[in-house]
Amino acid sequence: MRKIVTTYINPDMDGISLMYAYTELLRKKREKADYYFEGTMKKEAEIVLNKFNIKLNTATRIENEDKIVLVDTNYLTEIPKAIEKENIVEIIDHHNKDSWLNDRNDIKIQIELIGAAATLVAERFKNENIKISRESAILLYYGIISNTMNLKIKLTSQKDIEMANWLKQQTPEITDEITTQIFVEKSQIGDSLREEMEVEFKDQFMSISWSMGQLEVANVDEFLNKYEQDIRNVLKTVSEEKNVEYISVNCMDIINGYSVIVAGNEKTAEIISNTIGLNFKDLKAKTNELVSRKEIVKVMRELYKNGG
Ligand SMILES: [Mn+2]
Repeated sequence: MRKIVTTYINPDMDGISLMYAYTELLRKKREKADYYFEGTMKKEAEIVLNKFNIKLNTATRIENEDKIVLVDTNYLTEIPKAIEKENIVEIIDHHNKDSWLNDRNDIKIQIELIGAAATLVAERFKNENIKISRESAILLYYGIISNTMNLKIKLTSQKDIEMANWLKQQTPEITDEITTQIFVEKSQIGDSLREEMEVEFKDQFMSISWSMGQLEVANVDEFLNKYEQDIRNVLKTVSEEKNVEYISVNCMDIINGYSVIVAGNEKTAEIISNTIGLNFKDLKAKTNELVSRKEIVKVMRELYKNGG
């Protein structure tokens, strides 16, 4: 029996790192395992793979008899269509547990609402005393760094910090200089702006029609000088195509430690201003410290919970 470790379509650094490293962990425990993903990985993951010359070797497809391990997600709407939910045997994630899991005691579930799911797999290597490869150490490290904005966002847990430090000790190739280079490279967004913005899906936990995207860049003010109009065009297009009423994007400045929320329309600026207490000017609001989308969405979900 083969296990396939997979994540949401168009995975980011966290998803890619878990897929790769957890497959390695399973194999080192003598299980038959492969990883697989669909769509295009986020630019940042590509940058890290290239910088450290790490090659992925994915399974070509999911077979009917494969058992599935989901990492960095537990949402059935986000995963490859070929997955039969009966075949899911394990989940490692850091997002809120979805209701379909309530009566699935057969699935081994580890969900902890911490900064990065990569932390959970790093912890398994460490606790089970299994030697980690340079590739998995590097990928998991950048999974944590990317999800926690270099350990700066509020959701960062003590465990995220400990595991990032532990991973860094596993290979001398990880340096702060390379991390800065990766952040800067990642900010060079050209034609992939719409993909990078992550505004395609309405929030399934809210009663209002809401989508908030996120961009993580090295210098937000400079970035907005250049791309604000393009960002607004994407917000407008997506809101029309997907029929989203409240649409915005949270632009996080990874180097200087602040965020600018760009609202797609007046009513979005108003609702964020009323709930989070930010002042918008020209449909833009700047925060004093780094605020992540997750933190904002958490507040919004509490106020605009849907029935299910
Ligand atoms: Mn994640």
